Amino acid sequence: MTGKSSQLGDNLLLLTDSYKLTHWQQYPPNTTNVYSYFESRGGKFPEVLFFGLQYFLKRYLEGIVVTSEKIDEAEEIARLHLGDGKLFNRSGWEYIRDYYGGRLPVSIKAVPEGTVVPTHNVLITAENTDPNCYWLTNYLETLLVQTWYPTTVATLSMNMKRQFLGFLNDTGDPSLVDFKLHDFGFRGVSSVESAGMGGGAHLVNFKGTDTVASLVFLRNYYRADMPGFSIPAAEHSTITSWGRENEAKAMENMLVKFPKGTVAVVSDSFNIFDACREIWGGKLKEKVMKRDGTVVIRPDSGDPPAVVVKVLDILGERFGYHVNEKGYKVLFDKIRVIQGDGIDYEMTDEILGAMKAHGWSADNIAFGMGGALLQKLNRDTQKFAFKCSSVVADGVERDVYKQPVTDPGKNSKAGRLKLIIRDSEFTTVQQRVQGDDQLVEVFRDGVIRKEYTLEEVRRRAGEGLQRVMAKAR
Ligand code: AOY
Repeated sequence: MTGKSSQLGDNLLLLTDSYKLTHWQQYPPNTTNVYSYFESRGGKFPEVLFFGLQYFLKRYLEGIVVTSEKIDEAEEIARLHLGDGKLFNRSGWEYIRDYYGGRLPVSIKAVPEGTVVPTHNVLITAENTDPNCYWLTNYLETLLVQTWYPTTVATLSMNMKRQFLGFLNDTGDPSLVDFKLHDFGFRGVSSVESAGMGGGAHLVNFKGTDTVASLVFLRNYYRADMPGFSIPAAEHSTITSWGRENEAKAMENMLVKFPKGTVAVVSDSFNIFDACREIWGGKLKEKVMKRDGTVVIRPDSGDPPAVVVKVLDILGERFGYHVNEKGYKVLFDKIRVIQGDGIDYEMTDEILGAMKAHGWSADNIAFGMGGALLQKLNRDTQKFAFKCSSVVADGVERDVYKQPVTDPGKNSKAGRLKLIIRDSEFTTVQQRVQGDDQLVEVFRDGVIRKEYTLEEVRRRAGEGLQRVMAKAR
């Protein structure tokens, strides 16, 4: 290598697709402005919870991001990668370095983070603020579109919350919802950065997590002191290392080492039903009943709805239960269940449905969700896309759009856009249409113009969920 190389992610010029290195030469003659927007073109859920742009702005875009060293590195990589150093827009980057001190001459507007917006609406717009930098807007697409990920996790997590509120309303206590879905997903994501962003997105809706990176993410980028909570809990190694014949001792040790508060114990190492009947509901029953806190039993194998109902039936028989005002059984208050195996959006509905059918309140259970929360989703889950909708060339503004005959689902919007509220509904219209624009300029010329805290994001998301739930009734 001839030059020195930056750490992954630290050279903004390299956070793009290869073909975009060549796009500066491809716009019409005398193009001075490129205006593009980001939307969900539909998907699994009819609304999305917008979250995560602020991380990308702070981590990758704010401040001095263009330097001679970064230009040299990008030029060298482009030359070796594309086979011709002239394909790289060196003079364009040098212009940003020299005229803007390396700060990006771009304006980015977005709906406030935490807002719940129906699909097919504009969420982000971007445009260059210097006519020489028409090529910069879509150079940033690659990075800006990555907001699909935290937004899709936040959207899924919000919809799980909505599902739980339905069951809790029918069978138990809705005030328990914040701890009903615990993030188990750190090991199942493709990167530490995804754990931070995705885990952070889940914590917009809930307060339980084992993904420690999400705490760092929200502390560093959303000013949260402590956004998520967990409890002491066993894993199979800490139980099975005692030997098959000593499972009860391993479980008793959990009560000794954690004498108060909530503690969770994975209990399927050998036989979940025997463990519930003979250990928790037998040998250790008195200790559990006298303990100052709650023991949470975790099945971790088998058909989740069947196993959970059977575990509840055994625990009910052993520890007793009461029937609540809604007519559903709630276990003796020092014993609960957490199911973290096989959980996704459909499975929690099946489990809670089976519990309800067998007379068990949703109060008895919490869920752990890993891969399906943070990794079993992609850009097409909500069909996110970033498209140019307006340009200025030769001093004339023109609407820009695509309309492929092969798929009307891929049509894009035309013109300079705004997001308005009309008859209490978000609608995307052209800027000349009457109505207050809900989009806020969050970034301009290298400077973050508006910053959100997790507290604010959570409040807005909570209001959004209430709004969509009220609309559906
Ligand atoms: N954590 C609630 C606290 C966390 C976990 C993390 C993968 C917990 C288990 C539990 O009760 O059982 C990553 C699997 C489990």
